[in-house]
Amino acid sequence: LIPRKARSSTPAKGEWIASTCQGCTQWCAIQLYVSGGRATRVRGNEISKSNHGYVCPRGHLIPQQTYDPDRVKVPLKRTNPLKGRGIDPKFVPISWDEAMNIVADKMLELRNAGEPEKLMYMRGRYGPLSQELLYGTLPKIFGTGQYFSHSAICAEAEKMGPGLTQGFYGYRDYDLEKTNCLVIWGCDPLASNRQVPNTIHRFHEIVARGTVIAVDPRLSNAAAKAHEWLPVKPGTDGALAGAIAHVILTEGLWNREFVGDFKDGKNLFVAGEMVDEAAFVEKETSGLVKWWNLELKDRTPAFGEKESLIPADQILRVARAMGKAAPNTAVWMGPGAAMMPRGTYAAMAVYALNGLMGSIDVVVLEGAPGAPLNKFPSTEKFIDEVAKKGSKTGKKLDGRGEKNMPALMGSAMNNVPNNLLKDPGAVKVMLASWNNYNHSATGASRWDEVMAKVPFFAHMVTNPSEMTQFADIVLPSTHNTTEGWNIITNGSNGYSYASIQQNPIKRVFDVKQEENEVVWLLAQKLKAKGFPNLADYYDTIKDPETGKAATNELEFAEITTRFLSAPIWMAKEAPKGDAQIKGWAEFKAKGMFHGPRYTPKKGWGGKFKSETRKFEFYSATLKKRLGEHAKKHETTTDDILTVSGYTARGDLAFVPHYEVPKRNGSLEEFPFTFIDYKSRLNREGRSQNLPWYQEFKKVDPGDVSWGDVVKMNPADGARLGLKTGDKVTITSQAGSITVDLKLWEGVRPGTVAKCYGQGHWAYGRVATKDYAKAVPLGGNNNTILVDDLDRLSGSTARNGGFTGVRITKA
Ligand code: MGD
Ligand code: MGD
Ligand code: MO
Repeated sequence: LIPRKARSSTPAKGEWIASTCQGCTQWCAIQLYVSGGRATRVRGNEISKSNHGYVCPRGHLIPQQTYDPDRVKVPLKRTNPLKGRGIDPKFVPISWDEAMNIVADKMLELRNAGEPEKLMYMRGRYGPLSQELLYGTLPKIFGTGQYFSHSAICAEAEKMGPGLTQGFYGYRDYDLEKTNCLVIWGCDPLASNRQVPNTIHRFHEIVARGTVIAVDPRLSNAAAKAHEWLPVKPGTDGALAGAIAHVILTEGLWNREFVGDFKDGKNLFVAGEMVDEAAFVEKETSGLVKWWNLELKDRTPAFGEKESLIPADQILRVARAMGKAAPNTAVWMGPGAAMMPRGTYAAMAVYALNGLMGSIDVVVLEGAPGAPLNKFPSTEKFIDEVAKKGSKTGKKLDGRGEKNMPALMGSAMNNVPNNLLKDPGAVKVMLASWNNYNHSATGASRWDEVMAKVPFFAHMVTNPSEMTQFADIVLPSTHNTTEGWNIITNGSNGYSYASIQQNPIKRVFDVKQEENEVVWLLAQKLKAKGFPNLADYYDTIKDPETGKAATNELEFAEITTRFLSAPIWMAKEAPKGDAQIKGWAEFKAKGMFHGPRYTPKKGWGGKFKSETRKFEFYSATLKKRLGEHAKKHETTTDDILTVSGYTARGDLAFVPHYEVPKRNGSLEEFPFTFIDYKSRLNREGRSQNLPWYQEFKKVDPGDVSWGDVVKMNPADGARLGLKTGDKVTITSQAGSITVDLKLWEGVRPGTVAKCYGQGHWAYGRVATKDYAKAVPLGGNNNTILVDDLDRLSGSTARNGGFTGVRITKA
C-alpha cells in the first residue's frame, strides 16, 4: 500500500472524477482519472471509509472494459431467424429509433391481444435506478408477473444463515479492526466475495495479532496465508460446524454475555447426553439446549473428522482459538457453505457459530443504517385493469411456491428454463439486461435450448455474449461505472454509503443505459403508439431543484439520479453521518456520503427481527415460514422436506444441522468431485475479454496465464498417468468441456478444482478462441455443473461438490 503522497505524478492533464465500481457486489466508491474525455486510471475514492482510497486489482480493469473494441457499438437487428449456438445471427446495424419501434410494437401486440403476461423481463446486475424505473416498475405497469432477478444464481442461499437465526436476510459486514479470530468459510475475501480492499488492508494485522482460519476445499488466497487451513470435503460444512459447536459447548467456550449460562454454573454439555432445557437460562438467544439435544450432542470431533476429513485435533484447536477470541471472533461465511443442494442448513450451521461466539453486532454486523435516499412516486395510478389482470395471470415461471419449491428467498430464477421448455408458449417477448445466463447459470445448455425457442428477445448489454447470440434486437448498453448515471448504495467497515455514477467520460460508442435512458425512450414509443402509462408515470418524477420533468433520455438519467440522492445534498437539516453536503456540485465532486457508524449490539435486548426477537438456535422463524408453505399445500412440513430433497424430519428441521451432501453422479461413473470458485480477476462473468485478465490469470493460485486449467492432486495424476499440460475432458451428467490439466497440491485427492470465468464461446476476440465457429477459450464450468438447487431458498447450487465428474485424456 503505497501512501498516496509518494505516488508518482499523473501522466497527463486531467481530473479525478468520482464514480462507483460494479465489478463485484461491494460497489466500491472510486475515482476515475479522466483526461480529454477518456478514463485512463482508477483509484478508490479517498474519502471512502470502506476502501480507504484503494481498489482491488479488478478496479484497474475498468478502462479496458470501457474501451473494449468488441463491445456492441450500435443497435443491432437479427436477420437470421434460426437460433442456436454456433448459428450466425446475421446482425445488421439499425438506429435507436428503429430498434425502439420494433421493441415497442412487439410489446404492444401482447397488450392488444390481452396477454401482457407473455412479456418476461430478466435482469442480471443492476443499480438502484433499475429497481425504481425498470425492474420494479415496467412489469407492473405493463402487466406481467414474469420478471426475475439473478439473485438465485448469485449468493442467496447464504442469506438463509442469518435470516433464519437472526431475521436478517442480507450480506453481513465485518469489523475487521476489532476481529482477533477470523474464520473465512467458503469464500476468499482477499480475492473475491465483498470488501476486498478492506480485507487486503486489515488481513495482515489479524494474522499478526490473532488467528486466521480458512475453511475451503481448495487452497484459496486466504488459506495460503492463514494459520489454519481446513480443506473440508466439499459439502460437509454442516458436520464440521456441528463438531466445532460441540467442542465450544462441551468445553464451556461459548460467550456467556450473549448466550447465557446454566442456572447453577455447572456445564452439563457432555458428549452423548441430553440436557434439561430448564437448566439453562439464555440471554440473547433461543433454543440452545434444543439444538444440543437434537443435533450437537453426537457431533463429536471424531464424527466431524469422519464426515469432513478434517482431523479431530485440528477441529479442537480451531474451536479453542475461536472460543478464546470470542466475542471478537468473526465467522465470515460465503457461498461455498451455502450455494449447494440442502445449503440452507449448512448456512445455518456455519452462521450459528457467530451466535455461540456472541460476535453478532460486535464484529459480525448487519450493516449500518442506510444512507438517506428519496422514495420515488407511487406507480399505483398508472396500473390499469389490463395490467392488474395480466400480473395475476399464470404462475411464476420459476415455480416458486410450488409444493417442492418453497423458495423462501423469493426466486428460483434458474428453474425458469425447465418450466419454459415444458410450456414454450408462456413467453412471447423477452427483455433482459446485464445478464448472460447461457454462460453464468448452471446447466447452461438448457439456456441454449430455451433461448432458441423464445420468439422475440431484446438484450440490453455491452458485449455480444452467449445469451446475446439469441437476440432479435441488441441494445448496446453503457458501461455504467464510466458511462452511466446512478446512486449506488452499500455498506462495509461499519458504514453504509451512497456513491455516485455520473457519466464522466465522452462515450465512444452509440450506447444507452437500460435502467433510465432506454426505458424512457421505450416509454415515449409506447405512448406514441397508444399506451401512455409508463411515460406518464415517468413524468411524475421531477427534478428536485427545478421541478421540471425530463425532455430527453439523458436528462431523465440525470434527473432521476438527482431525485434519488436529493436528501443527501438538498436537505435543510443535515442527515445523520458525514458533514453536510451543500448542493449538487459538492456531491458530484465528493461523490459519496456515509451514514453514521453502526450501533454495536443493536439487535441485543430482544430487537432481532426473528420470530422470537432472539438469535434462534431453534428457528421459530423457519418453523413459521415452512409451516405456512405446508399449510398452503394442505400437508405437513415433513412432507415438504421430503419432496424438496432434504433429509431432516420433525424438529431437527428447525435447528442448524448436518445433511449429507447430495451428489449428482455415482462415484463409480464420476469419481471426482468438482470444486468451482471465482477468479480474483472476474468482474463477475464480464472481464474475460480483457488482455489484462488473460495476462494476469496466474494470480489465481494454481492457474496459468492465457489458459484455463483444471487442478488435480498429483497423487491422482500419478494414479491415472496424467501430467501437467495434458489436454483433458471433464465430463459430468450435464455435459463436458476440454481444458488443460495442472497437477497441484492445493486440492485433495478425489477432488478437482477449476476457476469460473473462462469458456466463453461468444464474447470477443480475447475471451473466445474462434467467435465465428463458437469455439471457447478453455471451458465453462456451467456446462458441467448440473442444474440443481437448494429448494428452501430457491438458490442454484454451484458449491458443495454436488457434481461428480470424470477426467479423461482428450
Ligand atoms: P454476468 O455474466 O456477469 O452477469 O451472472 P449474470 O447476472 O448473468 O454479465 C452479463 C453481461 O452483462 C455481460 O455479458 C455483458 O455483456 C453485460 N454487461 C457488462 N457490463 C455491463 C453494464 O455496465 N451494463 C449493462 N447493461 N450490461 C453490462 C452473474 C452471476 O454469475 C453471479 S452474480 C454469480 S455470484 C455467479 N457466479 C458464478 C460462479 O462463481 N461460478 C459459476 N460456475 N457460475 C457463476 N454464475 C453466477
Ligand atoms: P464463490 O464464487 O461462490 O463465492 O462470491 P464468493 O464469495 O467468491 O466461491 C465459493 C468459495 O467456496 C470458493 O473459495 C470455493 O473454493 C469454496 N467452496 C466450494 N465448495 C465448497 C464447500 O463445499 N465448502 C466450503 N467451505 N467451501 C467451498 C460471492 C460474491 O463475490 C458475489 S455473489 C459476487 S456477484 C461478486 N463477484 C465477484 C467476482 O466475480 N469476482 C471477484 N474476484 N470477486 C467477486 N466478489 C463477489
Ligand atoms: Mo453474485
